[in-house]
Amino acid sequence: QSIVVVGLGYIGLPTASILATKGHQVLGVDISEEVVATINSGKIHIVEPDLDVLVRSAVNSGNLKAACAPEQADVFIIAVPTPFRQSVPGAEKTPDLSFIDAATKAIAPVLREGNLVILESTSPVGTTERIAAMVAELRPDLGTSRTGAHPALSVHFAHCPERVLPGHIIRELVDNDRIIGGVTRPAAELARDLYRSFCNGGIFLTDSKTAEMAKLVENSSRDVNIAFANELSIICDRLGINVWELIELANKHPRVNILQPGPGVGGHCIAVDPWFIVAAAPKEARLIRTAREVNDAKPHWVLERVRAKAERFRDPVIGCLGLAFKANIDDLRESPALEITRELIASGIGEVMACEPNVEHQAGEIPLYSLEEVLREADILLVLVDHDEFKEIDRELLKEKVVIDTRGVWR
Ligand code: SAJ
Repeated sequence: QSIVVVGLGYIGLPTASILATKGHQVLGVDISEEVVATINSGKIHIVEPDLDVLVRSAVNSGNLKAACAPEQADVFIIAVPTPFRQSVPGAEKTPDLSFIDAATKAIAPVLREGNLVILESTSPVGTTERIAAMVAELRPDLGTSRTGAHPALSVHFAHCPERVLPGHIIRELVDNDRIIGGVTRPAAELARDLYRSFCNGGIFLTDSKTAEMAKLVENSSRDVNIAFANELSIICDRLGINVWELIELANKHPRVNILQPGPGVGGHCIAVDPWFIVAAAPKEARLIRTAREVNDAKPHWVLERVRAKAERFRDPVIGCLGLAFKANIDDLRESPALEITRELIASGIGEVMACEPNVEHQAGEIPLYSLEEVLREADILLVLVDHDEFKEIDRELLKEKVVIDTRGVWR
């Protein structure tokens, strides 16, 4: 089949590449000319294990090309960001669908009868139907029906939410089970046939709204569970209990599985998606909202702890270990570790030395130091990410230091 993938980021690029290696003719579309040029030269603009090899072989096979504008094809996959918007601090956070709308407008002119449009981006409930409605408006000649009641439904729309874990994208793209929600049943079935070409996991069909909600619920479930762990860590700090030992012991129960506390929840999914549910049902989504608030408050709690410890010193050197949003990746987006380090620098309570082994020299405006330098100079060691490098540190080196370990690497 010929396939257009709109958005060549963490989801679109691996998906486009894998489809190309399975023999489909794929055109990857991105608004950035730089991204398009990089991919056409067989290189990548993001860091993800094994993605470089996959993209190179897809481009070399001649089946993957990139461009700034879509062309006619059989299938269109939309994989663009869906952030949220907050007009003023404290106001409700509402989903920002502008990238999805722009992608829909971009493909509308080249759509033909019989085409399948698949939305992969995590989206508020109703977004797939909204795309169908937009296409119906932009292309009345296609006789598109958004309800599926139209006998001559000529373009199919489905939602197939991505579920891959950054750091393991290629493996999870192939092995994970997938949910496919069709605006109509034939749409879901057509999408299933396509995903079968590269997905080894189970493929489960439903309607588009249920598929949209399932994705939001998956990430909200994780957020709520992490909030529980984060709240426990604060309670345990007050009660003088080691939270890591506590969780390990409680998890010996056959039906208990508490997650790990940390400095907050980062990344561009788990800290975002629950707000889509809150925005859709503000009165009802009480637990989901509170979990978000608990997780968002955690970096401030960590800062207060550092502040309290720093009072013992005149000019303390604070070593921040890790800036990424989670272990063993270089992704700094929406990272609580980065937020805490920035706030510490701005607060002026001491000299900050940050170490991020997965990034070279600088993280934005923050200069980086080697682990050895930080271990040598720091009075206070603040562990913000459980990178493997930190787990292997010789405990003897920590003896003279004040340690604040938000991830329990030296539990
Ligand atoms: N975290 C904790 N404690 C834990 C687990 C995670 O504090 O016990 C923190 C991490 O350090 C990180 C954040 O939560 O800051 C999120 O990390 P993550 O590994 O839980 O998830 P992401 O954001 O990398 O990917 C998630 C995945 N969703 C679920 O596991 C339900 C992934 O499958 C989704 O595809 C992805 O969101 C997405 O794109 O939506």
